[in-house]
Amino acid sequence: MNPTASPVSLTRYLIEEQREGRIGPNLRLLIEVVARACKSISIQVGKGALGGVLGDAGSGGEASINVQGEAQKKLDVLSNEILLEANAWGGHLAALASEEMDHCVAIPDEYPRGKYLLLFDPLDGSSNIDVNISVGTIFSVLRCPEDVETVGDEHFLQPGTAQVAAGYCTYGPSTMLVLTIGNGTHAFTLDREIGSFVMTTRGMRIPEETREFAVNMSNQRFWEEPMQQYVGDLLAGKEGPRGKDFNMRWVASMVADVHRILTRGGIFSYPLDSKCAPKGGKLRLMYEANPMAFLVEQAGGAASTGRQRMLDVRPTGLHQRVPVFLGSKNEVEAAVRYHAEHDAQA
Ligand code: P6P
Repeated sequence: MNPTASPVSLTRYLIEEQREGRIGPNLRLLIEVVARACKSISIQVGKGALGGVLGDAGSGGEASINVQGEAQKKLDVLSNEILLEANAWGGHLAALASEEMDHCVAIPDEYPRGKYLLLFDPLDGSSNIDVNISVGTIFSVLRCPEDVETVGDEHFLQPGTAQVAAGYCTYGPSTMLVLTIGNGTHAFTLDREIGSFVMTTRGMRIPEETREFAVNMSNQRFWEEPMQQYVGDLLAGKEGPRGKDFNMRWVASMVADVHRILTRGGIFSYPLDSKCAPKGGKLRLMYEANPMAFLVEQAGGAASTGRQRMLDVRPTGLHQRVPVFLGSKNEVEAAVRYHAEHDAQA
C-alpha cells in the first residue's frame, strides 16, 4: 500500500498534526466536530427552496432580529442550533459564542467541560441565501483562561494572536473547509460520496501582488478620505499613480470573497464609512475578521484595520466591529500607507 498515494482526509491531517505535537487530542476532536456540523449545514443550505429553510426566521409575520439588529434567516437560526448541539456533549469546550447570540453560552453542567472557547458566525452572508449565492460558516478557537469558575463574555476577549485554530466552510458549487492551526492554511473539499473532507490544497499561498480588489463601491461617498484616495487610484488604472489596471469583484459574502483571495490573490476591504463608523465598522472582530486574518496571514497575506495589524487588536466587546483590509500583502500595505500618510497630515 502506498500511503502517499491515497488522498489526505481532514481526520488524517489532524492526526498527523497531533503526532507532530502541533495540536492535542481535544483540539483535534473540536475541529472534527465543527467540520461535521458544517457538513450538516451544507446539507440544509443545499436543499434551497426544497427544504423549507429559506426566508426570514420569526413567526406570525414578526421578523426575528439578532443582537446585530439584523433580521435572521431561518438558516441562520438552524445553522446556529446545529453548531450548538454538535459541540455540547464532546467535552472539548468550556463555552461558545455566536453572532446569533447576545452572550456566550457555557457547556451544560451535565456534560464534561473542556479547555477551549469556540466562536462562530454560523452562516455568514446569509442575505445571499435566497438568491442562491455562496455563503459560509466562520469559526475561531481560543483557549479558555485557567481557573475560571463561570465562563463569561470577558473570557473571550483575547487578541487574534491568541487563536489556536480558525477556519471557514464555504457552501458553494463545492463545499470546502479552509483551516489553520498555525501551521499553514489548507483547503479540504467535501467528498459527498464518502462524507469526508479531503485535502485538495496543502499550503494555500496568497500572491503578494494583485490586480483585483473587493469593496462595496456603493459606499464610496461615505468613506474616509484616505479610502477615497486609495480606491480612486485603483480606479485610475495604469494612467494613475498605481501604474496598472485593476479589476473588481464583490460577492457581498465575506467567505466567498476571502476564499477567492486565498485562492488567487486580491484585497478585500470593508472600511469605515460614515454609516457604520459609529459602531466601529461593519464586520465583527471576534468571529469574522480575526479568524479570516489568521487564515490569511498563515497563507502569506496580511490583515489590518487600515491602521493596525488585525490580530493585535485588543478586543473590548464580543460583537465588536472593525474596519477590514486583508489579502495580498503588498496591496494591504499600500492601503495602510494611504491611511498613515493621511493621519500624519491630520
Ligand atoms: P454589504 C454579509 O452580511 C457580510 O457580513 C459579509 O459577509 C459581507 O462581506 C458584507 O456583510 C456585505 O456587506 O454592505 O455589501 O451588504
